[in-house]
Amino acid sequence: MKIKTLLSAAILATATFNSAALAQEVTLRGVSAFNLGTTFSREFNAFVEWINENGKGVVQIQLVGGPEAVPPFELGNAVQSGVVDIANNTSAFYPNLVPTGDAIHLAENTIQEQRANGCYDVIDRVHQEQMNVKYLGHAGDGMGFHLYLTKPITGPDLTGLTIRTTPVYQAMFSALGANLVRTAPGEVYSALERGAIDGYGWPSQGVLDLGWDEQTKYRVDPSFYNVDVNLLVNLDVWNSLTDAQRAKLEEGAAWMETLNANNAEINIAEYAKQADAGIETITLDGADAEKWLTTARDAGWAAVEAVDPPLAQELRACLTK
Ligand code: 173
Repeated sequence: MKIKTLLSAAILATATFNSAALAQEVTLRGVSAFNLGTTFSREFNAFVEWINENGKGVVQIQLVGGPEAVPPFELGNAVQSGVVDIANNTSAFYPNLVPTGDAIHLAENTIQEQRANGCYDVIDRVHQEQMNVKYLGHAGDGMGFHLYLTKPITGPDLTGLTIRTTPVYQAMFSALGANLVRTAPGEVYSALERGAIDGYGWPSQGVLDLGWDEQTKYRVDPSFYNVDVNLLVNLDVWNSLTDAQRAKLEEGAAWMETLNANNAEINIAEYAKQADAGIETITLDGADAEKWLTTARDAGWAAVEAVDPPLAQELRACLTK
């Protein structure tokens, strides 16, 4: 129902788009995979504000909404087909379209380093070829993922636990023995409340956004991987823009990417908020931490290599140190 409404609105928007292009100002319709006002829409929101402030007369973005506008696992298809012009999305939500997208969160370098060493061009090319989108920008660097639990563990063994996952944690948690259930973020709270899951994978930030702290007893440290939340522009729309419009969007994306440097500090504040909310930390150390992180890395890359060995090798060479 909502998709249908959005679709007719998109057809309408295409009409505005064409006449606006003549007027030299174009308005793109943006949707986020994450609730507006929550952590993983933060940089996207800042980007939209930056564009609307600095792109007057050139390019503007109209924020349509979050998961209530387009379900998170359908947003990839929506920006691929042009129902949405620009999406804020994580690769874990569109594995059907870019099956090697998991490599992005295995990165050990920053988007600035990836732009400098050519890795950005590889990731952009894969997105254009496989998904019909321009990989415009990247948020999430400096933020890792954790396992959050309702019952304690004593080591890197998840046997007997049912854990909510996305493709991000799939290879690692299953290698450590967990039973996995894949859900969108919007279903985590009720799954915890019903006792359907014993925990979930999630980044260092955002646990309190949707009240999950009420149902969470433990966070397992250390964190692993590097969060990826990407700006994706429908490729037909991208190609129809003027050079000035594309340059403005690229300038805004580069500005947004400088915000990634704030994550180290925000992580510390988030861990403090989690502790205040009663979430205890289980810290794996020594050989346990080693096993945790080695399994994360090795199982993660093995999954990407199983999909496309040459591309996995190319990505690993420019994403890791
Ligand atoms: O756990 C998730 O839903 C997930 O994969 C993710 C990825 C990036 C940011 C936030 C969540």
